[in-house]
Formats: sequence, C-alpha cells, structure tokens
Amino acid sequence: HSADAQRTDLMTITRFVLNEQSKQPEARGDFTILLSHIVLGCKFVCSAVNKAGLAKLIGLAGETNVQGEEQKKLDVLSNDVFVKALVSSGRTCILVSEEDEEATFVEPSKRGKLYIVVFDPLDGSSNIDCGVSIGTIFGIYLVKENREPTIEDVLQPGKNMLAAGYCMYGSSCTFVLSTGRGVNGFTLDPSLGEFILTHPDIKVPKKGKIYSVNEGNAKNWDGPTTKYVENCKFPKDGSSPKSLRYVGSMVADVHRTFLYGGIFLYPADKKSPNGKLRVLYEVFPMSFLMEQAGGQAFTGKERALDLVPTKLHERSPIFLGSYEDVEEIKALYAADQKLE
Ligand code: P6P
Repeated sequence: HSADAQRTDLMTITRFVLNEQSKQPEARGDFTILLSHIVLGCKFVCSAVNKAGLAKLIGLAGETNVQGEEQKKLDVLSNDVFVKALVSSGRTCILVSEEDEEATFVEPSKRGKLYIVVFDPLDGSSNIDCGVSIGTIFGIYLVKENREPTIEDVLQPGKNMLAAGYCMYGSSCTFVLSTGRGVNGFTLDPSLGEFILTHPDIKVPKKGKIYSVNEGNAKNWDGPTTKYVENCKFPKDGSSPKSLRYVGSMVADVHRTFLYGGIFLYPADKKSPNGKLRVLYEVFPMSFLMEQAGGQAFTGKERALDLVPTKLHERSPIFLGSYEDVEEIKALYAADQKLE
C-alpha cells in the first residue's frame, strides 16, 4: 500500500510551492505563477539541450537548418525563451540576464507584481558539445519600493533575495529551489512533463572530502588560496588528502557539493582580481542556496550574500560549500588580513 501511496501521491514542484505559499498569509499566488513560468522555461531548455547533440549530428545546431534559417546558439535560444516566459508571466518588472548587456525593464502594460529576476539562462554552455552537464541559474528579488523601478532596484545584496534556484541539464533534469525555507530538489519525469520532489530538505554535509577548483590557475592564486589547496593535497594533520573533482560547469560542481559535501572555489587571481563568476546570477543564487542548506559562501573578504553589487555583470571570488571547509579558508584569509 505504501509503495502505491508513494507513487500516486505526486508531489510536483507546483503543488510543493502552492503548499509553501499557502503558509504565507499575504501570498496571492503571484510568486507561484512566476515560478511556473521559470519551470516552463527550464522544461523547454531541457528538451532543446537533449536534442542539441542530435541536432549537431543532423547538422541543425549552429548551422543553417532545413529552412535555411541560421540556427540560434543554444544559450541565445534559451535566453529568448526565458525572457519571453518571464515577461508573459505578467509578474516581473526587471530582468537581468547573463546574455544581455543591459537590464530589461518590462513595459508597464505587461508589468505585474514587482519581482526582479536575475538569471544565467545556460551557464557552462561551452560544455554542450562534449555532453557535460550545464544549467540555468536564477535569483528573485522584490523592488525596494513600490515605484517606477530603476537599476538601483537590481543592485541589492544577495541576502535580500526572496528565492533562488538552478536547473541542471545532465543525466536527468534536476531543479533545485529555495524560497527561504530550506532547499528542495525535483527531478523531471519526462513521461509526465512534471518536476517531482526527489530530494526533500537538502542539507550539505558539515565537512567534505572533495575540493573543486581549476588547478590550472594555481600560478596566479593569492597566498590564502594557495595555502588552502596545498593543505587539501598535503594535510598537515596527517589526515588523508581530499579528492579533486572539477567539471568546469558551475551548476554541476555546486550540485555535487550540495549532495556529497566539500568546497567549490573560484578564487581571485592575478589575471582576474575579482575572479570569474558573476555576482547577481551565479554567486548570489548559489550562495543563497548553500546557506539555506546549512553551508557557507565567502568571497575572500566577506559573507557572499552581504556583498552589494555596483554593476550588473560584476564578478566576485567565491568559496562555497560545507560549513567547516569554508571556515578553514575564512581563517586563512583572516590571518592574511592581519599580516597586512
Ligand atoms: P574555468 C562556465 O564557463 C563557467 O561560467 C562556470 O559554469 C564554471 O564554473 C566556470 O566558468 C569554469 O571556469 O575558468 O575553470 O574554465
């Protein structure tokens, strides 16, 4: 009976969010509608990504297709889909995408609740052709006041986010979400076209045995990062060395960190003093989720969610993952500060 009950009690992402929102007395369904449009975008991208390989095979992706139209690159196509889905939700007022230099201010007739969505429609897209997992990352803010939205409304610290999530297009399509009450993971059941709750209440292990960084940048790292990575490989306390796992696709590396523990690092280096990852739609959403899962996120100077961005596409170094692992690198940066 219980197996049947399990099978027939389909906890879809829509039902899950409705349940959560029903606990918010002031909720009027706007957020649920906004989220359903983000989910729609992810379903589209999932299907397009899964076909990309095939399309490449039959010469569609990247070249002109049978109608002689220039086939859009997948990240441009994904961006178009998300922008259209978010505008048509009638619940957004400003959109910030990794693909667009400027923010999109939704025209008043289509503007609904004052939600701002920052997103990377297809992060890691350079990995598509070799079949490595890629993903969509997003964060949701409310405008600061109920007035004509301006770019100032976007430049808020990550701690002001109402919600954040990502969708990973890998061996399965996994949607991970937090609306500020913990983190939950959903897996797309293609036969239903629904995301089903598969990873309830994700908690990142307090300490991990994996470190995740691009060792190819080691020549340019600063002292604390160099010391930390050295200690991962040659532990002073005689413990066994950590394993290195680095996919080079943030969603894949961070998703593994959530489930297995450990630390993900994209440090500053001499070539890029602010690191490589973007604050609004990579660092903030993953940091929000990591804290909600009991982990930490640190920039080398401060708690990542306390950072106040000054530009749309600003970058920041990021160290995130298991609470105790991040504590260790925080101590190394603190000691380094004292020396200065
Ligand atoms: P590197 C992908 O291009 C990306 O933006 C993130 O998904 C990933 O974590 C990072 O860059 C990888 O950068 O310099 O190690 O190749």
